[in-house]
Amino acid sequence: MSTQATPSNTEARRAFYERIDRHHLTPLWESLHALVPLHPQSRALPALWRYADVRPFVLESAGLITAQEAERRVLVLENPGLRGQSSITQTLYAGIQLVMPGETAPSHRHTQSALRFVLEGNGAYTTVDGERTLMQPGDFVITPSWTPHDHGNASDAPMIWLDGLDIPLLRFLDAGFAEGFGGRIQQPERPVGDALARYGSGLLPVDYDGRHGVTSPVFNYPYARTREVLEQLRRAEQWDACHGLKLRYTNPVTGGFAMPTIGAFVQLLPQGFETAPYRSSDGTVYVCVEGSGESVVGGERYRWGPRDVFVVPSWTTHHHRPAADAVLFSFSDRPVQAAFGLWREERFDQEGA
Ligand code: GTQ
Repeated sequence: MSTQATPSNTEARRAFYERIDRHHLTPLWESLHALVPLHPQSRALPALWRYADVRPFVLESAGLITAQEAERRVLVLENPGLRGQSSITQTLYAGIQLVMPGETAPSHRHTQSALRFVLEGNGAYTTVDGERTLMQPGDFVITPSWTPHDHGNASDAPMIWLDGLDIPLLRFLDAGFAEGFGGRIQQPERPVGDALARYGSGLLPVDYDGRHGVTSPVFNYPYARTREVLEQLRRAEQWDACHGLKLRYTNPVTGGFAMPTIGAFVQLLPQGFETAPYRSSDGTVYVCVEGSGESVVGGERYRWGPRDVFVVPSWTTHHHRPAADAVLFSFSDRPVQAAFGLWREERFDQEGA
């Protein structure tokens, strides 16, 4: 078995490294164990953003720039271990987006996939590929790769949501493309609710050919429905020691993840249910939807309440302690890792230990 020791430096070795450096060459044995670690050693750190701290800054930004001028008026949640990289995990980006009453954010499209998790406001809209959806708190909304999308707020209150995108992953792949549409917004081509009725109700059009490809044709998973499912399933009393009652959002056509690069999840943790410690290789962003509690992440305690966001980096042991019935939404790059046979988890409950 290999050790994790790096060979010691000698005068002759150092001189050699210096000479080959000029030829853009470096010795593998100096960096082997960092390149091929025994387990993930993420530079991302556990962190929490309290909504009460973030919200005033987000609202203040509306006095500095319009959604139209900004294109997207967002404050980016930067992982403290990844400052300057617009990343909340190694592969994912998160930000808090604000659309004020009467504002629009112009249409554009990009190869990065986006999810929105609605935090505050009622009835502002996003239009995706010609279909408008009204957004309510707790709704999970998808913008598939390369679909035109714009946002608007015809309500009388600010609309605020969490954006999750695979921006760092696509940057790593050098696969980013984008285009705008002259600062305009789309005119809807189908009625509100069309996609949910057509694809997300246990029915599909009889000759549906799966033309939407790798992303779910449902692009708004309303919280009202999700909450009802959690309430129904809790009656079965089948609690997972590490997750409570945890579900993943799926593409109803394939049963796979709703998005190709981002996995989204929702879980119910009943009051007093302390989860068993757990870790997995997908760094995960959590949002508290309802209730309150705390999570111990890498030995540090993070208390959360509604709309607070926290991040658990890859392979960091954590557990949750809800103080009241709690609902957590979360997302990670799990579909990417799973597609390549890379995803791993470790449970520290009776079964796993
Ligand atoms: O709403 O299209 O937070 O393109 C970052 C990039 C949101 C969006 C973000 C984006 C968007």
